[in-house]
Amino acid sequence: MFLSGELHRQHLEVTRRYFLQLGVAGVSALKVQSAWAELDQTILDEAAADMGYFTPQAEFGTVERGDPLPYTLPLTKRLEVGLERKTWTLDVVPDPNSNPEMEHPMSREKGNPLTFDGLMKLAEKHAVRFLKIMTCNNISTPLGMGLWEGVPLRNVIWATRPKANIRRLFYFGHHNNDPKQMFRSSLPIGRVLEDPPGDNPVMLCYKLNGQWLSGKRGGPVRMLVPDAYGFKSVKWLKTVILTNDFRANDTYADANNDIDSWMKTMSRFHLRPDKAKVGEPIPVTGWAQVGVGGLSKVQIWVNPKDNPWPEDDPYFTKAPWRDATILPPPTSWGGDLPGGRLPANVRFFDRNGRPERWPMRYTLAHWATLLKDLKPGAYDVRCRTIDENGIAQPMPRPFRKSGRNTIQRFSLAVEA
Ligand SMILES: Nc1nc2c(c(=O)[nH]1)N[C@H]1C(S)=C(S)[C@@H](COP(=O)(O)O)O[C@H]1N2
Ligand SMILES: [Mo]
Repeated sequence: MFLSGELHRQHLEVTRRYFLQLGVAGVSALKVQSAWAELDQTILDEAAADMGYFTPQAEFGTVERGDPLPYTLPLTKRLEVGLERKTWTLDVVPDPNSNPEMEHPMSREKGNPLTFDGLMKLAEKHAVRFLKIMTCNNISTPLGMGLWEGVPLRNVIWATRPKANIRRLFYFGHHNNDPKQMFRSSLPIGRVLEDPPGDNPVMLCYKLNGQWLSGKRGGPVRMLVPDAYGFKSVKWLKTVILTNDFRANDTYADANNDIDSWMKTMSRFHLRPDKAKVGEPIPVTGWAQVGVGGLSKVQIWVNPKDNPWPEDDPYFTKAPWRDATILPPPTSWGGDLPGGRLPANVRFFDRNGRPERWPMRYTLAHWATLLKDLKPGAYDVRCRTIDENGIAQPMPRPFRKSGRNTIQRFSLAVEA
């Protein structure tokens, strides 16, 4: 299963206190209304205090290939092929099929590959930690939300003293020496050497939520590409090739995927009751994946089933959408972090552990709302995001092979 049960459980925790504060549990509608009106910082802070935001490593959804899967090899074999920290190595070499110039390639063949110790040496100076949601362009729900740690890839690239004729990086992981099992991805050299302001570096990642990256999550070391869908973040990384080829060679190009797609902003429901009693406020919650466009709003629309929608408005842009509440950043972060606390030096967090802005791009934002005053009947409930450019989901990029972002719907019956 791709869908993470843990993501659901955490989300329940996140929103439970929020609704308790609003008096949903058995209190009169009037009181709920006044509580709603008095919705203030205290309530938001308390909601945040309950938030289990990160997904524990073992609870992530997984997309993987390999026969056998590299991390299921016996320990002796893992040691032999370099899939344990003790023996892990990375080749960073020129592409024999083009003319890249680098003075100091690193490879097993030459006896000077990057070792895990070497990586840790670089980490002493250059390690970075940042938040990123892992999401597959072909799956409608994110795989997990993590705090990832690693060394920016460019620090290793510069150590190989590249000189000229380098336009792209190809990279892949352990594949049982079987070309058919190779999972390849690639990046333009520019994205590796420089980050747009406010964005994070492409990195060689060795920790998730403060713990060593497990074999299942791609350890000892995986690539982590902050702004991209999951297929760019190659697991069991063993080889990086500098090339003068300007073309991508990604395995994911084969299945009609848009391999240059940066992450989209979209919303998904979590709590979606199929039935409710008339007069009771109805809690609805969900989360938003915050893509390149950022997130300014999450909105909800409750449409009576017998109210057909014009075909020339497939994205319901003319519907009476209403804003939901985007919840503030958590104060307890979950994800098996000791004490639920963030470590120091997380990118875009201040010295007191507060984020410089929220919601943050390429992460998750939780939201919640109450539906009120619905007459008995059958309804379709939909949610959507509005990005920081003011554009409503699924625009500006509705094509499914660039990342799933259809407007989600559920059926609600309000009973007399
Ligand atoms: N070596 C390797 N890396 C891989 C894959 C793979 O099959 N093999 N799958 C990719 C895809 S398509 C996705 S969506 C992400 C998923 O990461 P996760 O399994 O850690 O959630 O891993 C990527 N990295
Ligand atoms: Mo994927």
